[in-house]
Formats: sequence, C-alpha cells, structure tokens
Amino acid sequence: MEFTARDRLKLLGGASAFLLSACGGGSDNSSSTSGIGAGPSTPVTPTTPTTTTPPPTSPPPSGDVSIVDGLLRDTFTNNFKMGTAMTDNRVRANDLSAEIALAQFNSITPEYELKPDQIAPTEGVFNFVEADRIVDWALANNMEVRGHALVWHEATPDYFLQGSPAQIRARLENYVTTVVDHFRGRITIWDVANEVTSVDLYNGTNGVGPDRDTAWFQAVGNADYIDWAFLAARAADPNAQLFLSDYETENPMKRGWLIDIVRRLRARGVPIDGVGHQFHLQLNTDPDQALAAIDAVTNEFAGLINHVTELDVSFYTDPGSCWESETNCQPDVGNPAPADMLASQATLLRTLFNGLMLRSSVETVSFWGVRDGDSWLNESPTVRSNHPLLFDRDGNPKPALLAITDPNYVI
Ligand code: 9MR
Repeated sequence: MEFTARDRLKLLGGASAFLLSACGGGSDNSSSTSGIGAGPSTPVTPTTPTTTTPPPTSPPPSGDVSIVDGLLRDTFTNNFKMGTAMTDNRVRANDLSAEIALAQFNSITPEYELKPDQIAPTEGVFNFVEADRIVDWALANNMEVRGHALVWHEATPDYFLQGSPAQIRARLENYVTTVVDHFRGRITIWDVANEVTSVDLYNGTNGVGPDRDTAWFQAVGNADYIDWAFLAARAADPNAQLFLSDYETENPMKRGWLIDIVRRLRARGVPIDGVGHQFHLQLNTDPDQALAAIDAVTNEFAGLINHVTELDVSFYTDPGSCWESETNCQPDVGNPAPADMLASQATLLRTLFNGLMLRSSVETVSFWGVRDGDSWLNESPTVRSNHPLLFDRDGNPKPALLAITDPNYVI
C-alpha cells in the first residue's frame, strides 16, 4: 500500500506526533521534534486527534518520510515565525503546496498578488480581488501576512514613472496610501522598498553611491522615492511594520551599501522598522556571512527588526553571464537531486538556522516557496531542475528540513 504526500498530510494533520518512517541516507531514525543545536526551542506537543482515521497499516515506501503537522513552525515558535511564499492560484487549486503551508508555516508572503502590476495595472484602477483572497485565506488560518512589495523596479507598470518628480511622487503616495489603507489591520508587515541597493559589486559603473540605478532612481533623479513610500505607508497604517528588503546582503560590499541607505533614512526621520534579507543562497554560500548581515543591522541600529524574506538555496553557482545572457550556465543536475548536494544544502541550512535562533532580532524567516518544483529558480537564470526548498517535488521533507528540525538527524 503506497501513500502519496497528500495522503500522509491528511493522515498526520493535527492527529499524530510521530514520524512515519525514517528518511534514507543517514537518518538515525530519531523522532525528536525539538529544535536544532543549542538554541531555545519548544518541543512539539502532540495534539488531540481530531479524526478517527486509523494510522496506515503498512509503512510508506522505503526512503520516504512524513513529518508531524506543525513541526516546522513549532520548532521555531520561541524564535521566529516560519514563512513561505504562496500564490492565490495554488490556494484555489487546493495544491499540495498550499496544504503543506497550512500544516507547517505561520507566515505567508503572497508571491506576486501584492505587486503594483497586479493591483494597479492601469492608472487609477485598483484591483484587490486576488490579493484579498490570499490575504484572507492566510488570516483565516492564523498566519501572519507579509505585504510584498510597494516599491520595486520590477512588476511595476510604466505609467508610475511618467511625468515630473512631483507627479511621480503624488502618484506613488496615492498608490501606497490606497494599498496600505486597504489592508490596514490585515497586513501588518510591508516590504515598502524592494531591491533598491546598488548591485555595483564588480564593475564600478552601475550604482550611484549606495543606491541602485533603477528606473525609479532615474525618473526621480535621486533616491527620494524610497523616503516617499515609507512616509506614506506610515501615515496610512501607523501600526504596520515597514521593511526595506534586498538580496545578497550576505555580500559584505552590498551589505555596507544597504546599511548606508538605512542610516540615511533614519537621519532623515524616515520611518523604518526592519530590514529584510532575501537570502537567495547557493550551496557554496558561507552561512556565517548571512548571519553577519543580521548582525550588521543589529549592531548598527539597535531595535531594528530582521526578517529573512525569500530564503532558498540553489544547487547552481553560475557566472554572471548566465544571469545576463544565459551563457555558461552550469549543467542541469537532474531530478531527483544528487544526494551529496542535498547533504550540502542540509548542512548550510542547519548552520544558518542555528545562528538565526540565537539572534533575537530575527522575527520571521520565510522560504520563497514550499516544494522544489514551485521555485522561480527552475526558470531563472535558465530552465533547469533546481532543488532549493525544504520539500521535494512530491511534498516529501528533504534532508534540509530534517536537519533544521532535529538536532539528532545525521546529515
Ligand atoms: O517568484 C516571483 C515570481 O513568481 C514573479 O513572477 C516575479 C515577478 O513578480 O517575482 C518573483 O519573486 C521575486 C521577488 O518578488 C523579489 N526578489 C526576487 C524574486 C524572484 O525573482
């Protein structure tokens, strides 16, 4: 008798506190549900069965493993919320990833429904249908919602950038005010500005000081648009937490520029509550550099919150030419994922999570998707199998998940 991942979720949902079987490849078959390493954690409390469905009479296929309902969020309950990106389409399709999200996560970031090209594709016309639906789904299931993102140079219709700086400012303020007001009391966290830090890491020509030379920067003539968005968001909902989020803060140079921008915002009295670190990592990323990014924010700005906003660990380390023109991309590693790479990923994430648990400024850690097949990294920078998340394509927990939730799991 074989069980699909969906079957096992149903069997386990809210009912059992045991692992069905051990994962192949080195697990010690421990069913420990305590946190990783020395960090504070709360053991998973078995919940009262809500169903009379009997447990399976035969074990699932060898090498298969299921996890108890709530294992992820409960492991880190004293440390931070566990989040994932999710789409309204997946929720409506009753996709397995949406089911896993309900069972394992307590923070949701709508992957694109809250972006300007979705909410206001035409000037003056606001469409909140999809955004409302996924936000209300998350709230109905007791999940926090991260609003992503008010200002970004991508997923933004051209009309936003037309006219004089004063016109651009008025349009941006109207957009931010309308959107934040619409979700006031429902969305408590906003990525106000996304990816505004210079990417001038190598060639010295693209950035302007710490600021990224985005279409917004060019249209306005400087980076004041960041200030405008934060001020409007604060005015529209004084209770929402306002974030600046960016990728590659694990790179010391980029991190330094981001810190420069935050320092400037604070010097100007611009309201910012936290920094989001996307952490789109690779197997060869040094997790200590990611932790150093958290520490840099905390050391420089006492009281600022840190979120990990888009975590994934790619199996590829491509040259810049792959991202720019899809040339010299690394060859497809195939599917299923190579065991040694799964182990490297597990080791990296265990070190990262052990460190995150020790840092009290970290309040939410979000993966950018649930199952490997969901990830943007299967198409970017080129079409290829990638395995960057905690669950495989069939919804089975990967070694990385077992490594971060069970200190006794042998990688
Ligand atoms: O994963 C997202 C993809 O589904 C969307 O089509 C795309 C454009 O809206 O955005 C992707 O998410 C990006 C995020 O918003 C910002 N950081 C990089 C993410 C991957 O491109």
